[in-house]
Amino acid sequence: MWKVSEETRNRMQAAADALKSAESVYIFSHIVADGDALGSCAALCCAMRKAGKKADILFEDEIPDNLKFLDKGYVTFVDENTQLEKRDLCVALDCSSTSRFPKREHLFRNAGEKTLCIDHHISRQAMADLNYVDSSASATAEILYELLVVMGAELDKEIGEAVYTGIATDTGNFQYTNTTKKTHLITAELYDLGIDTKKINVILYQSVRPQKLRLRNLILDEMDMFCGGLASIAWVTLDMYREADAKVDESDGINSVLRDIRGVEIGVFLREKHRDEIKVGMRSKEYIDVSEICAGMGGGGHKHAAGCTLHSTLPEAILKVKEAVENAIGGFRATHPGLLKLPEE
Ligand SMILES: [Mn+2]
Repeated sequence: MWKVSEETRNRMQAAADALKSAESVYIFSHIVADGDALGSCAALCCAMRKAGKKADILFEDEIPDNLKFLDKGYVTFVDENTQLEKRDLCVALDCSSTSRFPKREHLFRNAGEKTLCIDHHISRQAMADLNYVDSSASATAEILYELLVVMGAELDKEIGEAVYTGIATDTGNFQYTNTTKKTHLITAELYDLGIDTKKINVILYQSVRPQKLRLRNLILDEMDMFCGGLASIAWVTLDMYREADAKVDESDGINSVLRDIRGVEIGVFLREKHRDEIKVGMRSKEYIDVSEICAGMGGGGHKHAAGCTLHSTLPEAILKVKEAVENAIGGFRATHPGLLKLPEE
């Protein structure tokens, strides 16, 4: 059995107590759910129900196909008009602001006696009555695993697979720098619960729809290199989704592809959400803190993965983002000579 350090146990105790004393909970996570969002929710929901409590996950948008295996009758779809019976606790996982689930904000605020937030994103403001945020954790699922241990929850294969999904996806399959020794040690513990990693990996990574590849082709066809090859940029328009017959979440993962190019430090991906609303995603490889670049445009995130929303047309957004990235790379090269070299240097 995994031993939670004394220090972590102390910091987590209040959150663990809140969950233990709650007889009924609603569980929330951000829109456009990823493996960590749904994995964390499913692990908690499963553990709470096993303990004989009322627990439901509330969602407002579709679950990506490859994550549907995590929903064993846990998810209820709601909207801004939904009224629900009051429960003891509303728990938000893997998001640090209610703006990440706009149609459920009223439920989070009013459908529980208390609110609890468990997250690994750096945030400026506490969103709930009780907040447990650990930005050193690779995934919310990593935090949740320890929290369940502190709660004395009964762990099983299903919980293990949900936690594994959260950690594997949020670490880019254990590649990102958020992956630590502890991440691996906790993952190793999951094997003792009988998790089937082959099955999960086929579901997560080897079940790609052809439409997604068609979309990727359209996107990469227009990819552009700039900053002398230190940065790459690509975008997806509403028309491209239509042309490829692809879903919105099927442009996920392109941002990493852009960063993975040899010599590239920053990969930028823009998604046209509406004609005048552009979602910007940024990934960096080694040195540059892209959360700072995105903060300058009203967004935020982590050092190597960040984003923001621009209210402009796509061509305007491309220009603005390119300029911000050029400034950041130029500034870094000026203060750290020799670290980010252009191919010709
Ligand atoms: Mn996460």
